[in-house]
Amino acid sequence: MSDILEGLATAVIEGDVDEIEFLTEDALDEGLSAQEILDNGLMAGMDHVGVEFKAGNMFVPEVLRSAKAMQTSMEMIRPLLVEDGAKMAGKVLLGTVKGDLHDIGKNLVGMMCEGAGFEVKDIGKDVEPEGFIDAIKDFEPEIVGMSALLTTTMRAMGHTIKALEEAGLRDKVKIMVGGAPVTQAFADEIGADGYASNAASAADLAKEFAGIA
Ligand code: B1M
Repeated sequence: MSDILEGLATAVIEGDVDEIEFLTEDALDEGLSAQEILDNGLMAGMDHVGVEFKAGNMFVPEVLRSAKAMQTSMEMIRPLLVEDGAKMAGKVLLGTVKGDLHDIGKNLVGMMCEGAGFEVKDIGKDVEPEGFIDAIKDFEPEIVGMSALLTTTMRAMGHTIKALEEAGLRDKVKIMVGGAPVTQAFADEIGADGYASNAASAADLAKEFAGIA
């Protein structure tokens, strides 16, 4: 790994927002691609944070600082991640389900879908089924994406799909689900239309749903 990518990973681990701004600028000036910055700098740092968090060596306030640093850099590389999209492939509604506060992966899915040409509406995190219902009525997306990072909250995806059925909206949208504990088998079990393991695959899946893959 280059020094600059190592520096980015360290800045995520240390939650150093000033340093990550500086290093992201440097990385872009040096011609590193947004994908390299993301995969080999930011994600590498966040993987380490996950290990330390699980081991009890890092605590919620520190992990929040890491998340803030990662999001700061992601916003800076956003124009490069989204620039290729031929606009208006369709509309994608995105949210993290009820009870779940993790939004970095979902934000990345949003950027990748924008990059693929979709208009994206992000309704945030800890979204109740009713929140999805209201947003579908208002935004009228062709695709709805749900994210969950906890084994305890992934069930809320199924509850949301049930609520959409009851509201008569299920057949109006394609539903994709993702997040670390989610699998294809789980997606099938809850009646989602598709599962993607990462943000780039989520954008590909959205294109498949839109018939432009
Ligand atoms: Co939390 N957390 N966290 N956390 N956190 C995890 C998820 C955990 C695995 C850590 C661990 O123990 N190793 C663990 C979950 C265990 C489990 O259930 N299996 C955990 C826990 C336990 C908790 C708390 C319960 C801790 C506590 O309070 N005791 C608590 C729960 C709060 C809540 O949600 N109610 C909690 C809190 C937090 C913070 C708030 C401090 C912070 C979130 C900040 C934020 O998101 N703004 C946080 C963080 C940062 C993490 C880790 C370290 C990193 C998550 C992340 O952003 N990864 C995480 C450990 C880890 O994953 N290594 C952990 C980077 C991101 C790009 O990846 O989100 O996986 P990810 O997204 C991927 C794919 O999953 C996929 O695409 C992305 C990559 O391209 N994807 C989709 C995601 N959504 C998709 C949707 C799609 C398709 C693909 O279609 C729509």
